[in-house]
Amino acid sequence: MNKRIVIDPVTRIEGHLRIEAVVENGVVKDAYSAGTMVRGIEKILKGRDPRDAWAFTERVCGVCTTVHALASCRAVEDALGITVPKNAELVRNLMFCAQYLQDHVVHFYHLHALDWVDVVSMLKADPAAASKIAQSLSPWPKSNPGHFAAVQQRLRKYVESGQLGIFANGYWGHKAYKLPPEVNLIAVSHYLDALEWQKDIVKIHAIFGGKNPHPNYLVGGVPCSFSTEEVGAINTERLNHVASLIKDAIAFVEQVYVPDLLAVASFYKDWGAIGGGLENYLAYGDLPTRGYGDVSSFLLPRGAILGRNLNEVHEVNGKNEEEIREYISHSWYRYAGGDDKGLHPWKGETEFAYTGPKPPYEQLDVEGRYSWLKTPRWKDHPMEVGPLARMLVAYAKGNTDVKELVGAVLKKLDVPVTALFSTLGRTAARGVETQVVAHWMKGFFDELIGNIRNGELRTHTRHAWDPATWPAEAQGVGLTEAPRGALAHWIRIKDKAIDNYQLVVPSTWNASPRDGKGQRSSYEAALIGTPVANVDQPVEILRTIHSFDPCLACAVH
Ligand code: NFC
Repeated sequence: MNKRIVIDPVTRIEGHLRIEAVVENGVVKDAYSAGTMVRGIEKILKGRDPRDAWAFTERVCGVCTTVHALASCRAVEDALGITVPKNAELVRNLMFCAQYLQDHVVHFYHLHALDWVDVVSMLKADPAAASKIAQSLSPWPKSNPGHFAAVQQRLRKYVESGQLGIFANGYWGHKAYKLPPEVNLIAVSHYLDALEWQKDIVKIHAIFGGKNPHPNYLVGGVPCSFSTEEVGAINTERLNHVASLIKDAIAFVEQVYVPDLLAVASFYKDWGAIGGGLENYLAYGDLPTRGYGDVSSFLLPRGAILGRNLNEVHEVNGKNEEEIREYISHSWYRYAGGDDKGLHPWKGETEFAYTGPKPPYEQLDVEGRYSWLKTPRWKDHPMEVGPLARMLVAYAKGNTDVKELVGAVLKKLDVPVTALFSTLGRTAARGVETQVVAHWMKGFFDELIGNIRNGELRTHTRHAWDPATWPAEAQGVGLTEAPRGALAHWIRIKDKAIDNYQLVVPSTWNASPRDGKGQRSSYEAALIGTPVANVDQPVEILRTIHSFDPCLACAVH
């Protein structure tokens, strides 16, 4: 039997995602992914001062806060020929790493884990047995029977009152859940611990950027200062606080997140062969160690992989107009020169043209236009972006930290390398990346402290800050890696104001509708072949979609 099911909105994500999936004999045969809201930040930016763009674009999203500001500052700096001092690069890297740690941990526990963890089943767990399992996984100090019994008791009250609060609306009891009650109890307990921890790690944003979400940025550097001659300079006490937050973060990632990830994954190894989807991966890379202009110095390398061929990594250049283009064949936009063309973002257009059905409606018109996302392509290939793409590019480029950890995870789970190209692989790659980044972060911090000790205090440059020195026209691109994948902003400046501004965002790459040739993007491709045991409770679809960590607020902007 053939049935098109609708999941709208997909919850536990940021923004408005609708998935329509054609399920035949218990398997997804076709799928459509749609973004159902639009704001038009690109239009709002026109005519404004380029130095303010970061503050507007950063508000695209409260989840991946900071990354749009970084991409924006880099785009303006590229256009105006500004390079930032070493300490600014280090502070930006620290902000970046703090963002990754918080975002990936929150994704695992609060946005994805409940696709695999049955909250209600944990009521049947034996807290002493759960404690024994937890202690065998890691030395995390809270893993005692009393702690697990207290968590269980707390949850029992919710369940018995019929008010599950943050755990409401799950498909509890669904036969696709495979974890024993004790592992469910450990995971739910760490869900609550992670909620507490994640609010600490982002204090790093508040220390260097004044607040979180939406810390302050600055074209030409970072707005914080270490010089005691400047008001509000960051002092030793604040820096010691950062050091202790990094230490705690490494402990949380290594003693809680990664052990839980591996423990849960070991019960779902069949998902190492489901949800692979596209065979192409794109990463812009980031974490420069010798300046943003020196791509070879990035700890997260740049490159593209086609056809899962890890023996070849293709060069990527955001300025080449033949490489990155956005199409609108199935999107609610119009291009002045014809809707069948792809536009490089420097020439990008954002003109709304809603032609969809009037709400309420049953199904999207998938033959026509069905989404507020445009469809980005790299050399006309659909590309997956995100932690899996980054780890594959790093692996293929021989990054030893990444190779070692990926190898250890595959060995521990006893799965082949091909299991990386899957829903499980995507979720595991995020864990590997978090662990690697946590240690890199410590290295950036130590380097910053060394610079300060040596009297190197500069955090920004005034170079080209005066608009009188700007050329009449300029254009630039700022590339980065948001937690969800390759992110870039393109700017054109004319007469000292923004003439055109375009964002191409990770979730745009992954969640976009088909292109004019009928090629699916990541979500639509990854769902093909997904088993669905019960069309009224499609938890399996959520597993694959959540493994990308969707953010539709970003994707549409
Ligand atoms: Ni919102 Fe962002 C989206 C990220 O894809 N990462 O570019 C940024 O959100 O979470």
